[in-house]
Amino acid sequence: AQIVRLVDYRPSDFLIDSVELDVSLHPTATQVRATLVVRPNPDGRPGAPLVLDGDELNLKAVALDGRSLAEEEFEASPQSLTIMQPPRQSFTLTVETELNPTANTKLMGLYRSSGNYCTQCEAEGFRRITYFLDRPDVLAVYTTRIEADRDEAPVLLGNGNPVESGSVEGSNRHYAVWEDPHPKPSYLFALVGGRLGRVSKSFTTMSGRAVELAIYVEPGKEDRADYALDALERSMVWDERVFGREYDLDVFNIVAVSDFNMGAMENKGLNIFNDKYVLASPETATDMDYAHIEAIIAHEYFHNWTGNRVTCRDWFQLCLKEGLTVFRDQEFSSDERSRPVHRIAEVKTLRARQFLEDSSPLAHPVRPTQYREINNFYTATVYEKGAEIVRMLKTIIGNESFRRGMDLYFERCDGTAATVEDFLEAFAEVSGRSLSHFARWYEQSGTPRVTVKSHYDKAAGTYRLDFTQSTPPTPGQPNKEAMAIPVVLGLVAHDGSSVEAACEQVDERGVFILDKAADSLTFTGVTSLPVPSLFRGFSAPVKVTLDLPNEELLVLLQHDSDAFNRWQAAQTVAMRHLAALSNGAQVSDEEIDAFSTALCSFMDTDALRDPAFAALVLTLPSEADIAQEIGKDVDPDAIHRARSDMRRRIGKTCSAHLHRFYEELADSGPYSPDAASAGRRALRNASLDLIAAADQAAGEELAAAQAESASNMTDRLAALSVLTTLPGAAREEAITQFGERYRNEPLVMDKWFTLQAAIPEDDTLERVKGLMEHQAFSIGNPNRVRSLIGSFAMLNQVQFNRIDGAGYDFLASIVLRADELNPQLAARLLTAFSTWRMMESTRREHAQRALWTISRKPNLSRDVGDIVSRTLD
Ligand code: B3K
Ligand code: ZN
Repeated sequence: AQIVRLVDYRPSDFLIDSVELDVSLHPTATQVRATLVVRPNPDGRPGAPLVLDGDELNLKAVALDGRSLAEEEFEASPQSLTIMQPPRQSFTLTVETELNPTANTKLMGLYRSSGNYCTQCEAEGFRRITYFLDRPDVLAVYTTRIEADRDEAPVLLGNGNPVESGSVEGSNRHYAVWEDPHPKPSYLFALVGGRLGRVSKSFTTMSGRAVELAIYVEPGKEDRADYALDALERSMVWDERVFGREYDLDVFNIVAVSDFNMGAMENKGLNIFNDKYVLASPETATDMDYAHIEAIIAHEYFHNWTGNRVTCRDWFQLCLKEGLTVFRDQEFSSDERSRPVHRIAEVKTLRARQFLEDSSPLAHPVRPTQYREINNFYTATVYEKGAEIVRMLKTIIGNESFRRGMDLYFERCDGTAATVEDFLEAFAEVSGRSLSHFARWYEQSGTPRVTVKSHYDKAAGTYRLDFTQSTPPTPGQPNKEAMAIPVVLGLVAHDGSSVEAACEQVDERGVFILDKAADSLTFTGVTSLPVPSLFRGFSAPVKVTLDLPNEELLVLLQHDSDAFNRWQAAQTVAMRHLAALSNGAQVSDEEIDAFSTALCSFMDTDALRDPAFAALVLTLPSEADIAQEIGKDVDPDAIHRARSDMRRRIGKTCSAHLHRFYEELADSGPYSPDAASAGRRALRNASLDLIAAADQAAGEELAAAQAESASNMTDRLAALSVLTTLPGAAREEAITQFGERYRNEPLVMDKWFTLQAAIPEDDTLERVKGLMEHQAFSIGNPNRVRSLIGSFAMLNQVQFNRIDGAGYDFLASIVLRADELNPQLAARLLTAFSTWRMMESTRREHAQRALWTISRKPNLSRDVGDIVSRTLD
């Protein structure tokens, strides 16, 4: 298949100034008439033919300046429409296509979800609606007329502002016209038609303009959209306050649909969401769901400036909008909730997803240099590592320069399709710093490893830190160069006081930039042995190897002023023990006790002051984290045993504390999703998990009672999740009851699927196969497939990686089945195989065989073909 390369970029030969779309909705024969005002691009090749993109299109008519084209004047296929000799000045092209939205199972272009019509155009879905220059650097203004049967689609929505609506005479049809005055690329186009309930609110922007905010959902679920609407309003206020960005249309609409390939989409003025990220009620959504809704509502809204007003020149620049917008939504959530707690959550995701990807055959730079299928590059690397780059930039140049740089970027690039270079240039200019070395973060893939050795000279009163960095080889990049790594650091005395010591390379904010392969810092005036606190707040996306003994790390858990590093210290010690146990080493009771005791004294002093933070400290690294740490010849069964063993040992030592929290933090008053209340539930449920690990009978009794009597989904699901770790009749009974209770709530059934798919026992594979026959399951719905199959493959380390290979064979068969319906969904599932090379040899061979089976199948989609070949490479 064809490879698209960044170095081959050239401007389009034609530009499209305006688009008039006339869409007449029909379940199987939707008519689309597109009227495009086209002109040659002064930066393009003069005299070139006009080649428009298509994808599975059915052309009905084509006319140029009102005249039907003769056969020899154009060439058409489902994939493209070429006008051989277009006029040398502006002209009007009218193209008619017919679509079958009901048959569209790929969920790209125009499709139906629960009978409603909706669209998804990013990255290349607009070409499934009409022939177009479907590339992000072609910006046009759009007018959309949507017509539909009144009963089938009483609500008709488009981009921009509503300008007209009415009845179609002599029929039961009606129409609406929408006008979007802001030039946009085709990937931001959207329309919706359907039967939908609505909640709304008016908002006044900072300059006093009124905007009508509305969220459309399945009728009857309107009250479940209240939280999302509130989050939208808070996002708008925040973007005005923190970035000075104001909204720019009269309306802002969000539509929730139940069949969606990803989380949500930032179409101009008409965001379309996976309903999982809109709908919430205390009975159906967990605290984590509420937090995700808030973050994704914010993310899509923030795209209005970072993505829509300033868009991307080409898809290689995807991180320009995605990394930056993730950074913005992370900052928003940190301001709305608890900054350190949110930072820890971000880093946990980064490590679990992006570090994993970076060490896998699918590793790629934040700005890739080539692709076969762009949809495979909406990755943790582009999104999450992309956000880390923006955060490092802010750390390096400081808050004030960062804000001025953002202002300059908006001012200069508004209304354009920009590049990473344009972005960096704004910051280089306002800060007066060269960012050319820093720019390597966009080019070089792989996670840098920083090793630090410490030396204390008591007589001289000096303390030295020797840093070295290296980045492992990744596909296409065998040799790596040193990166510019911001290290935020401080020294902590053993009694907890902070050590004021001088070092010339560290600025007054505690920032040191490691930009060479090796460098040393010498602190003077150090009167007693300090403990270094490095990479405070996780100041760079790197792996750190530190020569500190566990006792010293535990000083940080108790005393560091940086909350992230307090958590990190506990994780590092836990990980050392877990990796040793997994590798079959004995870890003495004294060593585990020392760790448990440190946790107990932390719980005595701090836990109830910040329960959300305490819950994170009490949660051991996951089995997948441990596998990644070990990195090769991984035996997931050994890891599972090691982690269970350590949970049991901690649970025993800390039993009194855990029981006390479980009592004291019991649910009181009505449910509220705010961060403080969520934190109390998190600590109580983390306590329950450890209680159950140490004492099965006590755990089972508490969890069964909680699963039965909980007044909200967070507590009910947490209890059920604890029960899934305890085989027996109580568990099966609780699972059955939960399934009965929520059988008409698809999003809750997803949680039910996930919990069962994650049970680390041998009969889980059969259970999962059985659940595929459940009436609530559907292979065509991405949420259902991800909840059941995706969770089995991504969360259940021991059963997906079964030593008999049955887990791999199962996933391979589902990937092939799903690929025929929905290639994007299939390709996502397939990425679960990206860890196959780290497994021990028996599993590795099984995985490789399963991958070969996939790769040999004829007519694979480009999505799956690309992932399978890179995974095997
Ligand atoms: N921009 C969309 C993602 C589109 C994915 C296309 N395969 C959502 C987001 O990042 O906000
Ligand atoms: Zn985004």
